[in-house]
Amino acid sequence: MSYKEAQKKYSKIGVDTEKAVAALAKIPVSMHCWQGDDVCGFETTGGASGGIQTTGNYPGKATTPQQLMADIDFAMSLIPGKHRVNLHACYGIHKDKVVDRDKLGPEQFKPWVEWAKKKGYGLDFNPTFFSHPKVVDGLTLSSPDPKIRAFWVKHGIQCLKIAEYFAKELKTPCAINFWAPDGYKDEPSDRLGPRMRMADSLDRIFKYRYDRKRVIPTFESKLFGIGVESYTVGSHEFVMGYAQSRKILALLDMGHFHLSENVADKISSFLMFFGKVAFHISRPVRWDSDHVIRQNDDLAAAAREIVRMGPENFLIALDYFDASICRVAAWVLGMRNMQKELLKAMLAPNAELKRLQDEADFTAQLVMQEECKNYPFEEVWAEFCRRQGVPAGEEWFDAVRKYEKEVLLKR
Ligand code: RNT
Ligand code: ZN
Repeated sequence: MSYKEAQKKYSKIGVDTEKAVAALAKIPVSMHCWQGDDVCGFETTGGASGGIQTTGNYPGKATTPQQLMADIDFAMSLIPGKHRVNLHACYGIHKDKVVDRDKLGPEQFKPWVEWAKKKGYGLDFNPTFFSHPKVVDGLTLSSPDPKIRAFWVKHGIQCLKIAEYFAKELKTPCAINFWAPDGYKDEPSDRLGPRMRMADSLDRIFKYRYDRKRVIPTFESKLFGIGVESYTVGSHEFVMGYAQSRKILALLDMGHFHLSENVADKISSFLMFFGKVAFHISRPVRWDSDHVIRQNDDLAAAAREIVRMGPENFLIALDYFDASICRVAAWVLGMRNMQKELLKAMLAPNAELKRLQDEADFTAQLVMQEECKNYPFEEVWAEFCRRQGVPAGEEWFDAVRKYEKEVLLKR
């Protein structure tokens, strides 16, 4: 089937493929730098700690800023559209001595900004409240030790300054996501104290008069992490309440809920009460394992909600890290899967489906929801890729294999 034929077929159910292709090109996805090096960063040679873990030892990981930038550029060359890059504070670029987290500033991120300017990427940011000796007894912003809290508060403020710098230099707002691993392995005797301390620490961070127009703070909740199985300070309810009362955005990570919860169902409520929804698109397998996202039901359901409620109301960022497969392939596959699900959602007769729901024609609704899954999506995707100048099918992987042989495996 040709694109023209597919277009005709879709038009019979009231779907304009041209509109869909044009809309998809305008949805930026923030690609997480940390898939490129297993969340290691450039401060130490150790791996990630603090409730998160990468498993696997696939060769070729980036160990220098130059390598990480080159790998991101290469991945982006196989992803249709224009996107953003999501950096973490532990990816600062240091000269001889590593500048500690409480003293980081734009200086350590200058090379990233120069690179992003040249390549046309927007930058997003994250303070790094993990993989550091000042994570004491698993706590940072909620530590009972005021000195530890003060250190991390300072880090948060410095990160807001870095986010301002990104936004100003690159002329695009910078989303800065706060996630802290704080929690306890076993049942705590005081659940309130740590939460009061975390709220106070965050208030101290946000007292810094950051540029409200350019910097978008988001706050991410979590159910549990490895080693913090019994209690997470930044639980879903805590984050919802904090974000709502302080007028910042709450961030949903798809891996941070009970596995039987429907994360897509949360989106509409978030949108109603926050105005915008920040997302970490991830894939939990039995736990918050951060597997590469697949075109599965969860991703499809999230994409449908994003499309139905207006992609402009969402900050879409990916968050997974698999060290057991080619890291560049993991990026390209995940980014393309996200876009494919968005496109599938756009190619559904959404207005008609809504009408069927409102008229209580649940039979027709179910039939149509299922039938449209078998429409010729592939041709529209291929046309989109053609227009964006990237391979439509698995040929992209040939390019990755070549890059792997010529660059990654030589490291
Ligand atoms: C951890 C959170 C957090 C991190 C990144 C690296 O469970 O999902 O978003 O994955 O900040
Ligand atoms: Zn996350």
